[in-house]
Amino acid sequence: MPAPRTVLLTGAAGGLGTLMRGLLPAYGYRLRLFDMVPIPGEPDAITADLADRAALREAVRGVDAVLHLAGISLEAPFDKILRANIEGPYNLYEAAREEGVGRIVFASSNHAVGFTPRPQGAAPLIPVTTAHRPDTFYGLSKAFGEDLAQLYWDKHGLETVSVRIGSCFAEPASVRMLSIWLSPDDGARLFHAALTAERVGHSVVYGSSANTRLWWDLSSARALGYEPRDDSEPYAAKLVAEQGELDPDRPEHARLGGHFVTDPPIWPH
Ligand code: NAI
Ligand code: 15L
Repeated sequence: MPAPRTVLLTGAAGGLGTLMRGLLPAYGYRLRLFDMVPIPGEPDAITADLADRAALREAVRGVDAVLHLAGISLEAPFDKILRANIEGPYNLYEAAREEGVGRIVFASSNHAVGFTPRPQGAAPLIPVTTAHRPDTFYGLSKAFGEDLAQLYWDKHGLETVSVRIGSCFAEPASVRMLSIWLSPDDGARLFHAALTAERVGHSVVYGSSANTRLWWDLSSARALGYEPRDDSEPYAAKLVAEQGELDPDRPEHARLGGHFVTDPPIWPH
């Protein structure tokens, strides 16, 4: 167990943030919490928006690393995505650079590459080097976040692990999720590896459990020391009975991003 480290957890009020608030302290972390909404039972949490540069600067002061989960987590009108998921990470990286924070773990998403065809039959797993193919403005913002991380590594030596998370929920809820599910316990294992591995530079990894139906290559995550222990397969029989197997002729079944690929954009009103 490495020495306890102070980690700023942004998006601490959200679904994944709540799961990680429960799981990461067991790894020895002292979490400083940040979210735009108050967190019940957490009076010391910082309640601020990613647009608030002064608050961000204070929030990152003295931390060893940042686990950046805050942001819009689904498709939304572009102007909202711009503020939360493009300007927000920029503000965070600037604050981290100014305060000398060494590492950020960035919650990227499979939707940065959502238009990539999923492997079928004996086709190889999708590598992390596959080109960005965002499926939404949301996915586009995650592609931006990965490039922002690369810039801050190349130019300023600020390290990042960009984790292209599949679906991190207590249980997989669809046949697609059987391939991309990240169990919460494996999520904590992966974030711990990303926070503690030596010399990561800017590393891009996929975030999922060791699913029997896996679509992508976990080797860059394993290189950080991540050893997934869960597999979605025990959920398969029930989900397949309810929903059927994926139909390769339907684009939302044939691409990594699922229905994000076919959902119409959300235009401003
Ligand atoms: P969520 O929507 O439940 O939580 C996001 C949190 O960020 C919320 O508490 C919200 O208040 C906060 N937030 C949003 N905009 C903010 C702003 N401008 N300033 C400060 N706080 C702000 O999302 P979830 O599921 O917890 O996801 C966390 C992160 O992981 C997101 O960045 C999401 O894109 C990413 N991700 C999650 C996946 C999942 O399966 N849960 C899959 C892929 C990526
Ligand atoms: C994501 O990026 C979302 O944040 C999450 O809510 C899920 O929709 C996930 O992708 C997914 O692809 O299932």
